[in-house]
Amino acid sequence: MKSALITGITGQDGAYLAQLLLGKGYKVHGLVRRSSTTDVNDVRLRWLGIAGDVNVIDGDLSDLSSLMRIVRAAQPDEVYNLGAQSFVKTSWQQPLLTGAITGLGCAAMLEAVRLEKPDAHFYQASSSEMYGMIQEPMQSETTPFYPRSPYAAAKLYGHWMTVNYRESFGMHASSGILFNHESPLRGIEFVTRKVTDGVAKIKLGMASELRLGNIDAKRDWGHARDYVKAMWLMLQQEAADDYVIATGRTVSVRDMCEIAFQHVGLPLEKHLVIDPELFRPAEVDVLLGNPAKAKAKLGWEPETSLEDMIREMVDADLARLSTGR
Ligand code: NAP
Ligand code: G4F
Repeated sequence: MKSALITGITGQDGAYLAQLLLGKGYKVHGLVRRSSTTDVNDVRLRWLGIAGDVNVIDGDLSDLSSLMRIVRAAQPDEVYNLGAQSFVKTSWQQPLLTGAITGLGCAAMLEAVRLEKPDAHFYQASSSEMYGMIQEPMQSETTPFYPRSPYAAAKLYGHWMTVNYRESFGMHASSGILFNHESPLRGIEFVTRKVTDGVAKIKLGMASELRLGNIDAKRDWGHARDYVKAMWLMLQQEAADDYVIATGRTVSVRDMCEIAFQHVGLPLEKHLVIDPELFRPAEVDVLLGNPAKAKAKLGWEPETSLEDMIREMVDADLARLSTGR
């Protein structure tokens, strides 16, 4: 039986990845940070019905000795470093914490693996945010980076550390440069989920407006369930490498909203309010990924359209709000 260690297992991607690996017969260990509300931090794992199937080990990405202890105990074949302060807007309010967890946390995890299980295959959750002020209309593995937020700068450090550990120590360390991916398990602060939750509340008479910031921003959105498959595929390759994971289609926040409102038969114009407070100090105007390398080398392709994903998210939020769960 293969074993895997996932940091960030309580997050959106961690939950879907754990489900995928359990389905493949892995023993799954998850690093979980201590919380005073342990009854809620496994909510996504419970939603997928797998909370009892993973081995949770306490630790924190800011604490190297805890990471070493966990890797020593779990002796994983594969390590997926998904833990991060992942909300871009918060990274301007907490830049040092973001650097410590999202950036240095990756270095700490690489060190723990190098010292305790150097033959483990390592995955780093890199991000399309690293392209920031885009240097090419369609971004690939060779497009230069231009980070536009403390979050993106921290991710860039983690990305290069992953490349560096591969080249310096011969570790099987891969970096997945994933473009935005969403699902019913997406945190409510991110724009797709904010929209699907807001639309569901308006439909159910629980709210009358949806307040958003820059609706002209464009993103390449895919489904998290599809994207965790790419993570796993990267670690099954003979040689470690870096891959862009994207759909190759970019859509504005406004047009994504339209899909959600249309799904429940409500007019967007009547309910949408633009709030200047929700604009960011620096914006990533547009992202569009080129997943050609992932298709050619991993045989990976996105399976879910943006339309189907947004409808799935609206339906999940309607069900959640109607049942109170
Ligand atoms: P998420 O839902 O925000 O999950 C983040 C996870 O990191 C949570 O499990 C969180 O634990 C954990 N974490 C935070 N601080 C930690 C710490 N100090 N020590 C240990 N764990 C900590 O993020 P996601 O959407 O699943 O994304 C997964 C990863 O991919 C992240 O690294 C993100 O930056 C990256 N990424 C995401 C996307 C995307 O579109 N989703 C795109 C590119 C890259 P708690 O539950 O305790 O908060
Ligand atoms: O949903 P978002 O907050 O995601 P963002 O900033 O693109 O970051 C996400 O994707 C990255 C990959 O590219 C990940 F690395 C990162 O961890 C995270 O998962 O915002 C998307 C866009 C932005 O341009 C933002 O300005 O939507 C715009 N937006 C407009 N109104 C809003 C809002 N975003 C949020 N969160 N809330 C709004 O009210």
